[in-house]
Amino acid sequence: MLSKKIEKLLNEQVQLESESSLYYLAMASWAETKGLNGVSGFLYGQSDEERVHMLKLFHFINERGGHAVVGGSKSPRTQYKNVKEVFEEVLKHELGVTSEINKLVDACLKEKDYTTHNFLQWYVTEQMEEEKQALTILDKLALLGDDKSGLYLFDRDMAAMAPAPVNAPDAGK
Ligand code: OFO
Repeated sequence: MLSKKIEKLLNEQVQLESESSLYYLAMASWAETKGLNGVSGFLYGQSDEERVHMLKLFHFINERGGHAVVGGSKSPRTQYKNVKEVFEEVLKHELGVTSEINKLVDACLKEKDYTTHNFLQWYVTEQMEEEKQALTILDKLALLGDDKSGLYLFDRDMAAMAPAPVNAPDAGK
């Protein structure tokens, strides 16, 4: 059974995952309008994944006797200077999410809620992988510099890195 405090914190995380999904969706749209189909496919996939992260929390909260809720979100940014700026924002965003997950993990320990603490380990690992991925992409972009033909190859590589589409009916369980 969740304490009111942990339920509230988990619902704040629901909100953050929901905002992450919209944030990636807006970036994907920007990339698509620039003809960067590999980058946009990757970002659309990330957006789907963030929605799955939100749903995992939803099911957990409700199964543990709480009530999962999601509020309205502020509109994400729609314009970027270039791809590098997109992925700098991705890294900054993911570092912020990691810090919120860490606070949540800490609160669970203080409340002696070891079940939620255990559940959150999946998010700890996921954040580590997402940070690593954003850093790898930024390294590739740094190698490219202003090379336009390199950007074409980068975009093609990004298509290969796109997460598998999320369309299973029980996605997020
Ligand atoms: Fe939800 O994984 Fe990052 O934000």
